[in-house]
Amino acid sequence: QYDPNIAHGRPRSAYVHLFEWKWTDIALECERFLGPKGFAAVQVSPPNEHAVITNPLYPWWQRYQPVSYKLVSRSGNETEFIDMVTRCNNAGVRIYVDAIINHMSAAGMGVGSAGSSFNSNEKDFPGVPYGPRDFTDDWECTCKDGKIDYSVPACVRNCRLSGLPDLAIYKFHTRVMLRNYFNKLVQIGVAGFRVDAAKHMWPIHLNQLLASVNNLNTQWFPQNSRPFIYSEVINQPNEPITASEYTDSGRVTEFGYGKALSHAVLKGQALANLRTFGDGTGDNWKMINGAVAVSFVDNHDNQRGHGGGGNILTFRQPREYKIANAFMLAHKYGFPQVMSSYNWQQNYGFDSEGVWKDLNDFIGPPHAAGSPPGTTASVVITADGSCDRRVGWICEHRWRQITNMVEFRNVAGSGDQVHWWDNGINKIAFGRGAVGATTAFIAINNEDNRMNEWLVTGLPAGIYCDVISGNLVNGDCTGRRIQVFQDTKALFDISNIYSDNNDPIIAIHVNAKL
Ligand code: ARE
Ligand code: CA
Repeated sequence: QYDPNIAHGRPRSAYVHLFEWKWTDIALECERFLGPKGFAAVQVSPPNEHAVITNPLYPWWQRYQPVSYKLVSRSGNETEFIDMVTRCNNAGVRIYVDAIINHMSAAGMGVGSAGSSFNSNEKDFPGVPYGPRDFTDDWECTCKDGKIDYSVPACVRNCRLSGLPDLAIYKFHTRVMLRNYFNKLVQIGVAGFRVDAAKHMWPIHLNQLLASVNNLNTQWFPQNSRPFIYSEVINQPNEPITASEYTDSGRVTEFGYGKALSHAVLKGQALANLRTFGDGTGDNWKMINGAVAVSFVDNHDNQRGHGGGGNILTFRQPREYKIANAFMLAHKYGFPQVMSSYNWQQNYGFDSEGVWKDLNDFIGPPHAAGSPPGTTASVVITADGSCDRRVGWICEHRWRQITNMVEFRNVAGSGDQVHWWDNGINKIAFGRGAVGATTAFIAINNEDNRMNEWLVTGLPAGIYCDVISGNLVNGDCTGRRIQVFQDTKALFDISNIYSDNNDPIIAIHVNAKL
């Protein structure tokens, strides 16, 4: 289903991907931060047993190589997983699981993170159990193992993605194993699933499988609630498989959103053009309907050149990244995912095939000092509420400009985009709500000169706290104050000076009115 199963009680309209976080840390983060700050949910890294890879050393992507559906992974064990889901649900924050169901590990002979032995050369995964008959890749492909011809849908769906043994998800036994896995998670209290590599499965098989999953746990969800689904489909304009083939079972990831938004913020085209972004009118955005989309600036793949890559903004360009996220969270389109990353040392060079890339794109999450290799470090929160960068977690979701825009979006609710203003190039502003009755308003100056404009906001007259430069604390504003006059006009004076404490954005809303 499209509905993200948000907890009742207060509006929540965006979720965060806590990439590679441990379950114990996520439980704490739900209680101390995400719940109070109005986040709807967390996408967690795959919780099932995965291959443990040592060449390269414990890459993040070992978790995309399933060995079984036992809930023991680099992020923690089953007890910790259950505790996290329980505590997050109780804090009003849902858990979405990254479900790797298209394939199993290609790591040869080994032992997985839960201790199950496997032999991918023989397609033998006794921890499930799966044997050779549960896979599709005896299928006569026109394509060679490991190299998918994306112009042939049958090849994309029946052959191996990156050499990973391809499951026949339509066969009875496979379906039972996968349904049991989903049902176990639903029973624990999980609210939804990211369907990894959905493009590599036939939509009809996926629909059948997902339809067979149980209703959500009534401890937290109303009777007959269905799991929220979003399928990962990297929609490329030149390929025959389209994202809209996957919207029967739920939403799909719209990769075009972050790509076009990053391009605009990097001045590849005018921000002013975003006036019609994703609304389907006249222009050539070619994005799927926002009601069935998950939107995001970057994700765990394209922030490191995997999964289509592209010129995507990430935490490494903080000023531009904050502009892009502020726009996304102010903008009506989709159900937005905020990325929360860890740092790694990039190392550009030519790989063995002569491709110029970051040779360190495999590096896993921060290592816990003094623990065995491959053990993930805990997140450390500093006095100012950000994550300790020395450990390596970036925690973009804790950047004030991003956190507060989540609340902006919650306040804006289903309000329309109104009172749009632009200067034809890279200064823009818009409100959310009805004409003359908005609840939130944002202005962005992405130019190399000052913005100094009186704009109609549609907001009630009064003094507002700019939630980009500060917070409303005990009725007082730690950032800039913006006065809205009776005619709903306010002065948006935004410097273009590049500095750490000048983000070229002003955002105000009725929940941060003095
Ligand atoms: C790793 C190694 C490979 C090796 C393989 C098997 O890197 O060299 O062959 O193991 O031994 C992640 C990593 C992969 C990793 C894999 C398994 O990104 O590098 O392989 O885990 O450990 C396509 C798919 C899309 C997929 C991207 C990455 O369509 O679904 O590739 N994204 C998801 C996840 C990834 C994950 C997987 C799927 C696998 O988000 O994190 O891979 O579970 C065009 C096409 C796209 C295509 C893209 C890249 O743009 O349109 O469809 O995306 O090229 O090929
Ligand atoms: Ca497949």
